Order: sequence, then structure tokens, then C-alpha cells
Amino acid sequence: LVTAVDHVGIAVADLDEAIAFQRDTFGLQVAHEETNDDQGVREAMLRAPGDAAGAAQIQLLAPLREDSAIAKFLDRNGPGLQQLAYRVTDVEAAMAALRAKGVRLLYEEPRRGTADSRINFVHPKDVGGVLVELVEPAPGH
Ligand code: CMX
Repeated sequence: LVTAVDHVGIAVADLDEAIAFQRDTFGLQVAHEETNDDQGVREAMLRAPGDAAGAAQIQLLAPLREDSAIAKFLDRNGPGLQQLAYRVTDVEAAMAALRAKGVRLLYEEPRRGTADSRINFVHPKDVGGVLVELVEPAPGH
């Protein structure tokens, strides 16, 4: 079902501060930055200098609005690991396979994720307490 670990997401209060911290502390570089209004986030994808193409990235997620999932996560837990994202080739097929195993998906239909990927989430209570994102990258990514 899963072809690779796509990224690990960290909730942060301030995106620019978090980017600078990861750069100055660990030497990570920004590979991509965007605002995803549907998800209510400003976000950045970070990479290590030695990463091969397609290597798992670190995603920094800052809230755009108080009613967003990231704002709620920060209120409850403070900054920290928020999600684990698995790459799949066909998100609808992955959703169907998981539903057949009795695992709840958060959305009926895939939504737009980072860099025009198609995404859904698995309910953390059904998969060991980890919020799992399914990511079908856009063609060419
Ligand atoms: N990881 C693990 N468990 C989590 C969690 C997380 N990130 N967020 C919530 N939970 C747990 C809660 O602690 C709660 O557990 P208890 O019942 O034991 O207290 C349970 O899940 C349900 O919590 P809830 O209050 O019913 O739900 P929330 O309002 O906290 O929402 C969730 C949780 C997963 C439904 C919501 O965060 C969501 O819709 N996430 C998907 C979208 C998202 O995360 N977008 C931001 C990233 C965008 C991107 O990656 O592009």
C-alpha cells in the first residue's frame, strides 16, 4: 500500500522562526514553501543536504487561523510531532483498502495537499495513536 515515507509533520507557532531554527541547529534546507488555505496552514518542506530525490522530508506547519487543525493541536499539546505521511500511488485505492480493513478516513474524498498532491488522513485512534496522512504526489513530483 505504502511506497515510501513522504514526510513527518511538526506543528509550530511561527513558520519563519521554525525554519531558521532547523537551518541553524540541524542544517536543514527549505525545499518548498506554500500557504494551503484549505488546510489552514502556512507550511515548509525541509530537506537534508545529502538527501536523494524522493527522500522523506520534514514538514513545518504553522496555523493560518484559530479554527484550524494545527491551531487546535498547538493549544492542546504545544509544538511537536503532529503527523506521519505515507506516500501512495493512488490515494483512492489506498482509501478503499483501508476502509475494507475497518480503518476510518477523515475525508470522504481526497483533498488538496502540499504541491498539488491529493491527500487524506487516517483517524489516529484507528492506527496506534498516530495521525497518518496518505499522499499521492502530483504527476511529475
Ligand atoms: N496525533 C495523534 N492523536 C491526535 C492528534 C494527532 N495529531 N490530534 C488529535 N489526536 C487525538 C486527540 O488527542 C483525541 O484523543 P482523546 O480522545 O484520547 O483525547 C482524539 O485524537 C480525537 O481528538 P478530537 O478532539 O476528536 O479531534 P481534534 O479536533 O483534535 O482533531 C483530527 C483531530 C485528527 C481529526 C484533526 O487534527 C484533523 O482533522 N487532522 C487532519 C488535517 C490536518 O491535520 N491538517 C493539518 C496538516 C495539513 C497538511 O498536512 O497538509
